[in-house]
Amino acid sequence: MNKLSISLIGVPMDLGQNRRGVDMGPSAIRYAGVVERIEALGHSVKDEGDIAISHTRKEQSPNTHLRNLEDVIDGNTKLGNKVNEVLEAGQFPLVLGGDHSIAIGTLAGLADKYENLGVIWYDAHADLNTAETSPSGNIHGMPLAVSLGLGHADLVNIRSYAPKVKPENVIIIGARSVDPGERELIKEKGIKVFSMHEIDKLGMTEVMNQTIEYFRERSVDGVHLSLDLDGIDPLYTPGVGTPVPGGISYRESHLAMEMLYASNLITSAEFVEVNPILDEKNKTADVAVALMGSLFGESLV
Ligand code: 4U7
Ligand code: MN
Ligand code: MN
Ligand code: MN
Repeated sequence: MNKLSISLIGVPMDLGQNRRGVDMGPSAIRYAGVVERIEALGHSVKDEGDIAISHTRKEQSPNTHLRNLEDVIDGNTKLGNKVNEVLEAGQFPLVLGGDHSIAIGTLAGLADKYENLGVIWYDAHADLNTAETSPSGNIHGMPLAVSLGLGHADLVNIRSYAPKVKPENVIIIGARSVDPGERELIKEKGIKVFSMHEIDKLGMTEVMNQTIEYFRERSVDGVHLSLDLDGIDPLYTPGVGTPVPGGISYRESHLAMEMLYASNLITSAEFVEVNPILDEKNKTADVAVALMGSLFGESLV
């Protein structure tokens, strides 16, 4: 078994959406025992602490309706630099959110090392809105589009290059709330989606086998797992800001993580959108940590 040196990076970001509390996600995940859980599997874990997120709550730039744009850019630039530094030191980046806008920074830090990076977007949503298509102005609904080079130029060009990811290297798993502009983009760019329909129809085993095969065929040089806890059914993960019923089950999610571990493809991961204020007894952070256990090699017997 491959033992990793994991760097844990907390990102107390709540500016990509309008519910309070998601900035406490990293604390809740630490409290749920993330370090102990992963160390018990024989990996080493270095907790790098939290990225400093500025909350200037400035008026939005007059030319955009993107909520808290300046602070989101600032936080993601710092995160991108940190993720890149961790990679350069040969460590595996494990990023804890925070709202999903932080995927912009994570991918900005990853993609100048991995030229053909694969991305798994495990989420109820596609996060493919742009300033033009967004119904909310919330940047946590935009990070995948931004990483493909679409959206506000200052977000797209974080760490001074774009795009970070190729549309044919992205697989969305668990989608069930997709806006009209996002659907168009999925069609136009040919992005692979296993929506809840495919998960129900094929079963998670087949979905993951096809996911793994797809990345192997594309000869990716790394695969990033971006896991939004709202991908899982809110029965299991109620502590999220934008819950959507009819999601992936707890066991299906464990199976997905176990299969990813066995594939040996994953080179970085982030777990986002844990909001302890909306949660029941830290249930959602507990699920996040349990899924990390499976992702890093826990087995039942
Ligand atoms: B998350 C939404 F309109 N699509 O853009 C939007 F439904 O990171 C929700 O996946 C986005 O949690 C959810 O605001 C972002 C909305
Ligand atoms: Mn998301
Ligand atoms: Mn989501
Ligand atoms: Mn959400």
